[in-house]
Amino acid sequence: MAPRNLSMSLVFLFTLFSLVIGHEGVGNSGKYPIVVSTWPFLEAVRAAWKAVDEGFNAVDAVVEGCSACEELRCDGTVGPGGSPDENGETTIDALLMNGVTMEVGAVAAMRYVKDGIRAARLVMQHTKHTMLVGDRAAAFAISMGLPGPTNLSSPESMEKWTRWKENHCQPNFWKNVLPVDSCGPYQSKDNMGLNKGVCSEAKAMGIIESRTSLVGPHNHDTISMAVIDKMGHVAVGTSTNGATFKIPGRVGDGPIAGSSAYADDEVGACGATGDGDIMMRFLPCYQVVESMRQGMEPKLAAKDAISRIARKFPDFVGAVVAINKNGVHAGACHGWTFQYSVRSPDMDDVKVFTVLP
Ligand code: SD4
Repeated sequence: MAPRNLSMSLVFLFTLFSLVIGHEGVGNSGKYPIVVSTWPFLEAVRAAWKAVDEGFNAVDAVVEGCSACEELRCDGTVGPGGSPDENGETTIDALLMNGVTMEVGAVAAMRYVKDGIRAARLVMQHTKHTMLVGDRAAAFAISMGLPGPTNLSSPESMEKWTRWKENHCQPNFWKNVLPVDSCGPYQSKDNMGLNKGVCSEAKAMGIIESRTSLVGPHNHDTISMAVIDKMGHVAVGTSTNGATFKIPGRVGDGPIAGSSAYADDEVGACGATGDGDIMMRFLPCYQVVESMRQGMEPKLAAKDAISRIARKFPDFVGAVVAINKNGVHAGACHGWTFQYSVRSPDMDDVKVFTVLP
């Protein structure tokens, strides 16, 4: 073969080889699309799968999935009608993140509007902000076409709240206040000179408070969902009505990017669930994605993020689920048994994975 023909053949073969590798590289190798969600929220995962399988992008598929959970009021902790605060009111935290553009839209402690994830998408798509809160988040969402104002309480949430009042408002999220065993109004112990020097040793050791009575498998189930679409693009979303009997105004980890969820197209994604007051101090999902960027496998990255929290708060309850760009997923948890759900092209239906602490 003449040298010119030989080099042309080599160029041709090289180009062909690159195309095959490139095809794998964008992930259309049977691994995508894929949907991963905290907990066995089967209908939510099916809704997201249907969307992404029909060609929706990852962001819109996440919205379809989380919306399904809000409508179904998954476990009473997503959407309206759950987790009453001290006044008996339900409020909603939600987040949406686009791993291509790193845009985020979030609503926090949103009142009167039940569609948390759709409100988060409106913030992302129609404002240059990242998060809107409270009454103003509701006014914005309604002005942009979402239904409301709506009373977000349900007979179940009101009954739960009534029983809590009857139980002298126990347990609650206050600390260092009086009275300790009945409803407020509360007063700072410090102001009354009753708290001087207390707990200094425990605080120095990093063991600050015990929270086990406030968080458990039945009052803390958030949906946090990651989707990789057919193009290999990544998005995440979270929706929750937060912590039961929270102090009004409380915002959890749900709307905090890097805490309840995080996505970066170059790396993968993470979703979290659990005691958001603690978890948001550690940005566990940011940690997971950054660890995967450094080369950690999802399992190790998830375990590492959880153990960073557990070292400081041995009583904390929570979990993360991680997925990398190759579609490899894993979970890690502390203080409870965690389950997450997956739907990928090699499955006939959603599969639930169980992770032990
Ligand atoms: C919160 N992280 O508001 C949420 C609740 C939750 O599983 O995840 N429950 O603290």
